[in-house]
Amino acid sequence: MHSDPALDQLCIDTIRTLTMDAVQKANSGHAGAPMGLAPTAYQLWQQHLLYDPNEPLWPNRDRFVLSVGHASMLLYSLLHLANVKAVDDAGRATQKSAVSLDDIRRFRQLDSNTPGHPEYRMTTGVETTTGPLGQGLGNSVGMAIASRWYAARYNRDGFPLFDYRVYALAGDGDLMEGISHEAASLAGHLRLSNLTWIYDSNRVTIEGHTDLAYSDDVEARFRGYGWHTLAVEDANDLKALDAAFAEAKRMTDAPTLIVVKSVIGWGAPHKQGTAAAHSDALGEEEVALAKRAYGWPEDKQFYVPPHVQERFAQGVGARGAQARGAWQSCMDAYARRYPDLARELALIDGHALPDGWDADLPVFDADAKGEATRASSGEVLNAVAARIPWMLGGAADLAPSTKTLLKFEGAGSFSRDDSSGRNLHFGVREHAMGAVANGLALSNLRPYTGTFLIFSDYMKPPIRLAALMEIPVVFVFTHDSIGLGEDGPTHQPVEQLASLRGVPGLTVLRPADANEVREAWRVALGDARRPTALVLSRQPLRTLDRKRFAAADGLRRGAYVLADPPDGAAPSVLLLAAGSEVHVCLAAYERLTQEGIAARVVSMPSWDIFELQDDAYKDSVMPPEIDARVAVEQGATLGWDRYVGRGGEKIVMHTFGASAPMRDLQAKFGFTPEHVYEAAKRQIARVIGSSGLPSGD
Ligand SMILES: Cc1ncc(C[n+]2csc(CCOP(=O)(O)OP(=O)(O)O)c2C)c(N)n1
Ligand SMILES: [Mg+2]
Repeated sequence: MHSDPALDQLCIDTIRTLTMDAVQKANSGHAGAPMGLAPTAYQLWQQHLLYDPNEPLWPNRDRFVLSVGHASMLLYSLLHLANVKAVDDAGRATQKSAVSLDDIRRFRQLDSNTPGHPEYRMTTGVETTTGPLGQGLGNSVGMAIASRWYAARYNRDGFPLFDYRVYALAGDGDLMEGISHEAASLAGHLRLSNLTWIYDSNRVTIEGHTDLAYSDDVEARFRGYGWHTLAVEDANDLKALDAAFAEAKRMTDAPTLIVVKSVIGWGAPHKQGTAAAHSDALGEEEVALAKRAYGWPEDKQFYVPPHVQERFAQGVGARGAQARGAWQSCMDAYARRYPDLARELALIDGHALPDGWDADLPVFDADAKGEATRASSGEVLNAVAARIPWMLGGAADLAPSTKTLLKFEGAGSFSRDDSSGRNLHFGVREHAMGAVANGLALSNLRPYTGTFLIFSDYMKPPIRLAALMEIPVVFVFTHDSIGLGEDGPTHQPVEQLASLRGVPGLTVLRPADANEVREAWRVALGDARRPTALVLSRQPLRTLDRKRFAAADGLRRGAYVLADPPDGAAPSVLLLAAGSEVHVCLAAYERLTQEGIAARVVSMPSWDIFELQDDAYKDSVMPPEIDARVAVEQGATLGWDRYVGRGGEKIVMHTFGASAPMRDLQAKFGFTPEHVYEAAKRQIARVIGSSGLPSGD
């Protein structure tokens, strides 16, 4: 690209004026950060980012993550000016613009593809949904791990298929957030030199100057993590920015932080450096003043001067096309030489799983002693992961307890020295673990995580974002209730199930025995558009005799009739439960049955999936005419009313738990067969005013 500083400046000012106009028109959004960051982003895209606007999903593209999601107009402007093409549902590039000028005019409007914060799947070119500060940084670490892992597994001599870099743009807020500390610490430990974070150090957040609450020595902090740090004193100094990006690319043993000192609201003289500059439209007058300062035609809105898009085409466009073309030739030759590996890559690209991925799923024999569902999960996970080479994951220092370790030959550990390993060691960093897993899923890998259910609270933001983005992360949570016993109330989840069930698009699965665990993993892996929270017990649970009780694949419909009155009689009471409490209900059922009382036990491993079933199925499992209902779950009461109605009975947790052996806790909090049995009788008496015995008795 020939040197033309004036044209470069024009491009930068186009990003700024598009941003001002969009924010002004929407009367909502943030103009300051995109305006301050415009030169940084421009220089990165034009001179360094390897990205082909005509093939936005090219697997070896560099990733650009806008962690400062409130600066979304920066990204939309770049996507427009670089003329990035939209992809269709199958991921193929079309001739349509990812972001047209009309799209920018509809910034933040209903059904536009330029929502307030960048949203994955909604706008081609948005690599991840950002907005909750710090999440994008966590994602970027996952993407950098993915790049390394792909390289280790697929690159061969003469075939450097994967060497992409990951750039994330962060602000003061991102770096204040705890997740940035976790993620940076992990990235430093792993020496992810393919990762660069650019810190927009404008020293302003919403309440005003960062002096109010932030005096970290950021560079010292990152050096402490083992990062390489660079500073650019003036955010408008393209040469200095260029040198910094070039240096970051030369690093081989550490990620790089580039601190870029900028002034927010650049070009908006009256608000410069103030809290007011942070947000909201600038106002007509300010916009006019700023445009005058740029030498812009003041009467023009959403104006892209001639040659601006052309300049992007000569920069990022030409470089990306060239690199992608070379890559494609390399890939074609690779496919001839390594057809099996190429087939794997095609499956990954298509979000598919290998044929026979579930061929080794274990079938568990009936067993009164049984095993903890976390243990069955470990077996199932190993059986599937051995057949899905791009499944990788790990725990936040709890792999031995959560049974999330891959033990088969060659599984290995991912480390700074060996990027082929599939066991990730997240350290005690749940929040980053969730965001890193999202970054892996956004890179088309099939990740899973592991920790105790109680600590799902420590990683709720990434769980929620996985659901929002519709990406298939499996979040394994063990120690699912007071059933964990002596560790006590700090470790005993109560409200966590209700909270996870409240996340739209998240499948929450709480299987009752080993065979339900198998089916749970089958469901979780079979859907590439839904994340799953897999909720498992610490304590052993009987492996049900599936000849006597219904088959475990009933789990695929969310809830199913596990046991019915033996003589085919219509049930007079429904016992509803998930996980370990299914067994308490079954014990009560045995006693009711012995007494000739017609009871049904419904295993409800997933409310979400059950709610997706048609009414006929739902009514067949929970006939509307049966009002006598008892729900049993060692979790919060919230939500069970939906299934038992106002008059039904809920044997649930109303308080925190306690530290004691499990049996004592179950007795104290009422999770005993006797209690369920009595509740069932009370229900029948309430509804039909009798003992529930068949008429004539
Ligand atoms: C987790 C989280 N907390 C709070 C917010 C609300 N919020 C949006 S922008 C912002 C300030 C961000 O400041 P900074 O990162 O310095 O960005 P700048 O103002 O410089 O653009 C806050 C608190 C958020 N988006 N995410
Ligand atoms: Mg700031």
